[in-house]
Amino acid sequence: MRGVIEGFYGPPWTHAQRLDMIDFVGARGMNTFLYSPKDDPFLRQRWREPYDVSRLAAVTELHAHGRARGVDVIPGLSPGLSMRYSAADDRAQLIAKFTTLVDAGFTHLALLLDDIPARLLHPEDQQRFATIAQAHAMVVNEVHAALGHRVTLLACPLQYWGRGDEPYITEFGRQTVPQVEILWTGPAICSTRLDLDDAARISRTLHRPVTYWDNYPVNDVAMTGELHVGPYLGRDADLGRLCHGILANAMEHAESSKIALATIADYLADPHAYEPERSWTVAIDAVAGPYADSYRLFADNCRVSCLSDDHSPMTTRAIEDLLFGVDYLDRQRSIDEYRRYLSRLEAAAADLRRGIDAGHPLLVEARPWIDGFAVGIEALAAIGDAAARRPARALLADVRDRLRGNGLRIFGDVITMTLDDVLRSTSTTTDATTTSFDASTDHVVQP
Ligand code: GDL
Repeated sequence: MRGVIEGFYGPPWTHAQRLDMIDFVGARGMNTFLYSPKDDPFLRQRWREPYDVSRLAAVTELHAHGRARGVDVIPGLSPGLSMRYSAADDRAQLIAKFTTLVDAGFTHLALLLDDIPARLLHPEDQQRFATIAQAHAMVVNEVHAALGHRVTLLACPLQYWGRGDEPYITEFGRQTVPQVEILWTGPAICSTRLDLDDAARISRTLHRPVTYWDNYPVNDVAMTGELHVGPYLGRDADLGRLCHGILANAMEHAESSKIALATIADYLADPHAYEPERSWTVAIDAVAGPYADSYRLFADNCRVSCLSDDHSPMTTRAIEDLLFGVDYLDRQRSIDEYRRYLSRLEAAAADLRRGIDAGHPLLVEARPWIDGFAVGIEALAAIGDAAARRPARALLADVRDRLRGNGLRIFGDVITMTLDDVLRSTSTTTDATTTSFDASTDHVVQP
């Protein structure tokens, strides 16, 4: 299974965005679209409610659209917030809702038990089951017994990440029939690496290879300030030997997701030939079109994610070269080089702004980060001015606070940390000639 999950918290995609994403998935050689947005109450809080005509028509259209493009659309249901696992009528209702989907032609279903209370809360469940793992395995097995001869069933356990030998997952693996595909996010919810050790360990525990639910590029919950538009990294090229597939959980920002997803599709098509930076360049060309060069500069400053510590590689280098260069190498040359980099960023920001005005969907969607990009560029200019001994203490503090205050992660931490250092170093320095940064007055000299 190679594909995409709509499984984030936040506004679900529209029907049109879903159809478009299925096109994208099919065109990139992927074969699966797991449809399970967390904030669609019909799939979670109101899981008992049967499909009405219009909902069924919409979901059936997704299925038909996928089928024509070689994409299995997998609808997921998440009953665990309220389900009484021991109650036959609850289980029957779940099976009935799934049966509607099977009758509509779906060949794969997902029963999702992630992000629910980790204890049995209904008194009758506490009486009936020794552990919640037992309850979950029983429900999964019962759905499988009812529908498994007609469809492939995927299940996401309550514990879907970790070492892979914890009591819940061990018991769940032992008790769940081996035909059920199990979803697993790796050593962490958002795993920096997926390697053969993890795949081997969890397969042993679950008595089957897993299908990875890979939480990249998703940017929900604590990650909403980040825009995950960097390439796919840190997945062993041989992972496919020990798992049944990889499904990538996307961002609520559908257009922006396509950049990372295109690189994931490249990895999945040929993991050994996959070259992240090359794939990324091509992906940006495809998604950003005429704005690709500008977008690349922007996105290089937006690499903060669980996959990479290198949040803003080009800017980090530019700042390091400036700070080192003014003190230890050719001062003027360092400043000039830095300003050239800054001019490129300024031109990119202006170009992206034109793209927003022209309604380019990728750029319109990324607008808050593109606004942050512009503030960051002001901050970079202030750093350049400080390095050139243009005192601007108030300006430095102001631009740092504006950049930090927008809550979005652009340029990672590199600019704000540099400004912190600059402001700290100048607050104790009295002899301006001993430091590159004389920001001890609020006087600003314009370039
Ligand atoms: C999760 C949720 C997922 C969410 C993601 C990132 C799984 C199985 N479930 O825990 O819906 O988008 O983290 O916050 O990953």
